[in-house]
Amino acid sequence: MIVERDHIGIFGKMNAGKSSIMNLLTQQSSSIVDSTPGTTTDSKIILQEVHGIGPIKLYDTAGIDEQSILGQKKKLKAYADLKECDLIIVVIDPSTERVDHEKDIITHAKTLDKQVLIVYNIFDPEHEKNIPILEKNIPKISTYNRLTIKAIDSTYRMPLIDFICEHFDSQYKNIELLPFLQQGEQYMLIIPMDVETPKGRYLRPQAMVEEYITRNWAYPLSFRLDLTKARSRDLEHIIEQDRFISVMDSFKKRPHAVITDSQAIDIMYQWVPEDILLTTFSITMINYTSRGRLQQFVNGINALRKLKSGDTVLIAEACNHSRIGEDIGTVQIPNFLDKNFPEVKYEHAFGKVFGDDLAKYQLIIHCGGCMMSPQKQLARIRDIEHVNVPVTNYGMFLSYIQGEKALQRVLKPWGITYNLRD
Ligand SMILES: Nc1nc2c(ncn2[C@@H]2O[C@H](COP(=O)(O)OP(=O)(O)OP(=O)(O)O)[C@@H](O)[C@H]2O)c(=O)[nH]1
Ligand code: SF4
Ligand SMILES: [Mg+2]
Repeated sequence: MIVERDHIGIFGKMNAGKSSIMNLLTQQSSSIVDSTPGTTTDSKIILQEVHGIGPIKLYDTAGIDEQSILGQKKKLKAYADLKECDLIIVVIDPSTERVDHEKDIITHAKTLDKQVLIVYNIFDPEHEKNIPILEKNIPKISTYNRLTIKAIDSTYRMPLIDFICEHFDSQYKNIELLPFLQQGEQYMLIIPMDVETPKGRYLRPQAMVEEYITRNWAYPLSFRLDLTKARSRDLEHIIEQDRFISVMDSFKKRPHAVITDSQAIDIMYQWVPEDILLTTFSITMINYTSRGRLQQFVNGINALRKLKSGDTVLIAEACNHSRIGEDIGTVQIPNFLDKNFPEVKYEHAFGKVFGDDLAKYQLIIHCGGCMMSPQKQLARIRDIEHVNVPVTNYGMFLSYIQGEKALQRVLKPWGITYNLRD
């Protein structure tokens, strides 16, 4: 049986104590520890179940600062292994004077959207006071989680494991796409299609939801909604609503939930009977890719209510899809902000560009991120968490602008209560 393992790599300069940390974690002499710089030549790889972390593949790498041709080869090998790792532990001996190599490792890891944790390995208690000085030379070091240990002291094993568990998002953490799904129940998927909608396939969230429902022995039914008709002021909207109701009524049993494109939440909030759960694809995706951090995105909505003159909002989209009509990021959100918060500025970040200076924003409104890998999505969320800026997403935003009760309703399936204002 293939065991799914997180890959954790230990990186740093020679003699920083990388192999000692490997042995501390594995509780055995997995790697040779010696005071000779460059003791570890090629990466030492250990497969182990570490109690608390789970099954992992641990890489103890060579120091990347050896100044020789062989040293260059060791560095290339270490960086090749870095690509394979989910978590990069950068080990720093605080008595070190220069931090160029440590900065290089962090930059490499960030470019590849890796998770990074910093471990200061203290050889002498006196060295601890060097940490603040050294941190001045590593840009944005304060945005990383850091721990100070003594690698040769086994009492630091559990604090190290706790530190990893607390800050590392395992890609194997079990997250259900629709935790409210019940076997044997029916689910209606609302899919408006327009000229932009690609032919021949569903969008990723739609395909994932349909597959998940089917896999779990429940029954999906897709309903193509004509948004123009549904929103029209004449007879057309009644005809479209009748078509929806007749499908809904054709179920022998009421569907358990309706999952809608967030663009159609204004209609579905009105049309879906109260006894049927209602949520959006966008909320489903953000819960999934953020590994269950939905509450964090609700907190972002609270920040939206509190925006004040001079604040700046970042509207972020993860891809450069073609933008037409009532586009959410370039039309709907700006219109809402212009109308409700005329003194608030907003900026956009599209595609790979994602604000260099996130701390200057009072709120980030992010798209559903359906084209992002979970690693990329999580990397963005971590960047946002580090600067402590509230974040929400398009699905929640579009629900909220229908009224707080609409937001409360789309969150209900997720067991999240949104407190209405008095
Ligand atoms: N006093 C003290 N010595 C340590 C500590 N951690 C490591 N050492 C010693 O520092 C030396 C280097 O430790 P290693 O774990 O081999 O360092 P490394 O980063 O793997 O080094 P290379 O493989 O050469 O890149 C060894 O003699 C260790 O015993 C510590 O926390 N305190
Ligand atoms: S990644 Fe974001 S902007 Fe691109 S299609 Fe998905 S939700 Fe829209
Ligand atoms: Mg070593």
